[in-house]
Order: sequence, then C-alpha cells, then structure tokens
Amino acid sequence: MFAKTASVVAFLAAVTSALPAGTATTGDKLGSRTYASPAITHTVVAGLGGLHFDPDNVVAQIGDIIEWHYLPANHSVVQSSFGEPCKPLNTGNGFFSGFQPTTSGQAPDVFQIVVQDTNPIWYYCAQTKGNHCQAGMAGVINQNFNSPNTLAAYKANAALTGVSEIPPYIQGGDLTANPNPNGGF
Ligand SMILES: [Cu+2]
Repeated sequence: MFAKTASVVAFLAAVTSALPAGTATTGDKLGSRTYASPAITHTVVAGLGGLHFDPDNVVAQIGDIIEWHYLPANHSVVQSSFGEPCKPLNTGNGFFSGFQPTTSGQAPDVFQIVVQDTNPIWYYCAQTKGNHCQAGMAGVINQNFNSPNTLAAYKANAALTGVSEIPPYIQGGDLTANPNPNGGF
C-alpha cells in the first residue's frame, strides 16, 4: 500500500515537471512565475466571455510576444495610459491593431506586440458600437501589483469615460495571419 502511494506521488511529480511554464493568468492575484529563456507567446482572446479580453491581466517577460485573437463581432486593441482609459496613448507611439471583424470563429489575423520593458501596458477595445471599453473591454500587461494602478481601477475609470477614441491607423505591432487558430481555447 505504501509503495503504491509513493509511486503515484513520483508519477505526479514527473507529470508536473513536464508541464510547460504557465503563460497567462487572470485577475489581480497572480502566482509567481519562473521564466525560461526562449520568449513565449501569450495569447489573449478579444471577445471571449462577452466584452472582455481573456485573460485581461498578463504577466510577461521582456521579449515575450502578446498575441491578440479576435472573436465576433468586431474588436480591436489600442494602447492607452493608465490615467486616460479608452483614449490612445498621447505619445503617438502606442499600438493599434485596427478593427478585426468576423461573423463566426476567429478573425483571420492576429495582432502581435513584443514586450520591450517591464512597464505596465494598458489597452482597450476601441469599438464604439456598444461602448466596449466603457463596458470593461480593457486589459493590462505587467501590472505593478504594488501600485494602486490596478486593472480594476483602470476599468472603473474607463466606465466613466464618454466615447472611446479610435486611432487613425494601425501601428506599433504586427497584424499577421493567425498562426494558431486554436490558441486561447
Ligand atoms: Cu471590442
């Protein structure tokens, strides 16, 4: 009996060690992560679970790729500051994926950015039909968990804004054919 239990424990340990490093987590309570060197891709699905990015709170390492996939009907991602949600980053250098419409399944393209530093990256969906940003379609990469600038605070501020601003052109990332149609599911 004891030997059998021990072998089960050994088996579970082997399975656990074979699992890949976690990619993304949700909510404000994130576990610690151990990073391995090649960069990994964090998939975020726009529109999974309604007007929501899933996961909307990602911890990534410099060099990692964030890859947004788009469900119906017509979503986008736009970088903003923490203080001004639903409005493009005022440096003019923030990213914008453009709108990615699809009536079913996923839009044919994904939008990728490479994480350049450890600063928080705040973003929203600029769809004004249905006020996606104000409704909570907003997210963050590398929130500072020791700061009052939380994703919950960002969403609360977003809800108080008027109509979202739409950037004039796609920039700041790569719009590319979906390399992983099942990513995020
Ligand atoms: Cu949207």
